[in-house]
Parts: sequence; C-alpha cells; structure tokens
Amino acid sequence: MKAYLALISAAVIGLAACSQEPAPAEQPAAEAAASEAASAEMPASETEAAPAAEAEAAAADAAAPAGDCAVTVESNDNMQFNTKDIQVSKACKEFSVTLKHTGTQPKASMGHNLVIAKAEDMDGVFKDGVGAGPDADYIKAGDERIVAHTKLIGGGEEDTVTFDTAKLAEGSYKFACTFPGHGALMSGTVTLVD
Ligand SMILES: [Cu+2]
Repeated sequence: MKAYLALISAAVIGLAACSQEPAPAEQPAAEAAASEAASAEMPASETEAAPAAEAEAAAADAAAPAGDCAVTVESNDNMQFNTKDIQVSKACKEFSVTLKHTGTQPKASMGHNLVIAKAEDMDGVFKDGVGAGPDADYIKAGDERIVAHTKLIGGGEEDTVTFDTAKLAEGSYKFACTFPGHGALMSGTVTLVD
C-alpha cells in the first residue's frame, strides 16, 4: 500500500516537473496540494452549513414569541399615532414599546412622547406633565401613576421603553402623548390579551 502511494506521488511529482519545466517543480505540487485540501474541505463545510442554517431557523422560531412582546407605534407631524390600541400578551413578562416620529418637525413644535397610565390617572398625568414643561419631556419627575413612558422625540427620532407587564394587572390602561394639546388626538387603550 505504502509503496503504491509512493509510486503515485512520485508519478505526480514527475508529471508536474515535466509539464512545468521552467517553474520549480515544488511549486505546482504545493499548489495542487493546496487546491486538493480546499476541495476536500468543501463537502465538510457544506455539511456544517446545513445544521447551522437549521439552528438559525430554530433560533428565529424561539425568538418569535419574544418578538410579540414588543410593538412599534408611529407618530407624525399631524399629531397622530398610527394605532388606537396597544395589545400586550399576558405571556410576556416584559413588554417594549418603540415610539417613532415619522415626521420632520422638531420636538419643540411637534414633539411626541408615549405615556402609559391607568385610564383614571391619565388626566392628572397630563396636567402635571404639561406643568413639568418641555425640559422634563412633559412628564412629572417620579410620577408613580405612570407605568412607562418614552422620552419626548422630534421628527426622525425614536425611543424605546420596556416595562414589567405585571404593572398592567389592575384596571384598564391608556397610552397618550402629554405634549400640550396632543392628548385629545394622541391617545388609545392598552389591552392585555391572551
Ligand atoms: Cu404629541
């Protein structure tokens, strides 16, 4: 067996030496070895790639429920949110709300935030928020009635807030923008769903 292999490699080297006469005989042999090694690796990396893709797909499946524990709400230059209801799955321990401002106006004139509080607390949250002023994002510091809130953003900006869904356990909840004058148009319900 060894003799047979030796014979073959000798033949290969001999062949290489003959066909590549001007070049040093060793170089084509080394190149051949390299390309052999590369082609030998090809099937191996292919078989590795398949399970990796499956694993990625499995990870995406696993991430799907987590993806449902988040929502993106858009706001615009016309003083509107793009939804009147934020649905929060009871299966979610934490929930994230991303507020996007798809408009172009600055936050001084068309700023938006998204504040979540109990429905009956919202009036007080509004009043104290407006009193707190723009530097406080129209949110009273340390307001315990607020379940969660984003910062005040202008056109092209976004902000995300994540909160514990256990905070939605008692009563009914609303979300609103507390920028002065926006609450009437920019508000909706936060609903716990199965
Ligand atoms: Cu607003």
